[in-house]
Amino acid sequence: MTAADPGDAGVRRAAPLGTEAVIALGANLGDRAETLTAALTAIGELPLTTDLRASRAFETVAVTVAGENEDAPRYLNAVALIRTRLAPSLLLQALHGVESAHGRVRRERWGDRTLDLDLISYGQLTSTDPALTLPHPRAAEREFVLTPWLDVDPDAQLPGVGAVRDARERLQDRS
Ligand code: PH2
Ligand code: MG
Ligand code: MG
Repeated sequence: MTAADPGDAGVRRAAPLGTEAVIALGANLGDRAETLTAALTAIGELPLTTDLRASRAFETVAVTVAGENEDAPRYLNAVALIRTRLAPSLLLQALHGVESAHGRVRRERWGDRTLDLDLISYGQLTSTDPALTLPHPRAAEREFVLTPWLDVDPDAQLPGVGAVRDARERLQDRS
């Protein structure tokens, strides 16, 4: 069988099912490490979802509307990659379910939280839906997202932005 034979490419070497989604995890209240571990387990057990890969956890200074706040409890941040056949809206709903299961209460924006799960990207999909903007509009500005992402995938690409490595370099040059 030659490489051009469609039987080879189309059947025996079918593309893996599903879409790669990138999820950022953050926690700055409670037992942060335990929460991240439990959340990663829950994400890996989502229906129609396989191939969980996770970064290490990084301790980071809290970023607030007023900038970095050294006095706020520090975060543990991580990034998870999955392959999923859940539609983006269902995946988001499932992530909110995992947040709630870990005592997340939605109060003020950017306030302290036991667990925050943000959908950063879903394949190459772009969406301006206010309920789910994709890719996450602030991902490229957040070192606490880019550093763990590069830890799990050094060649990561952010749709519409390009190489995550370059985005992080631009951020570091600015600060
Ligand atoms: N998440 C926020 C606001 N600020 N700061 C750090 N270091 N890590 C976060 O995950 C984080 C934050 C809103 O979701
Ligand atoms: Mg967040
Ligand atoms: Mg969030």
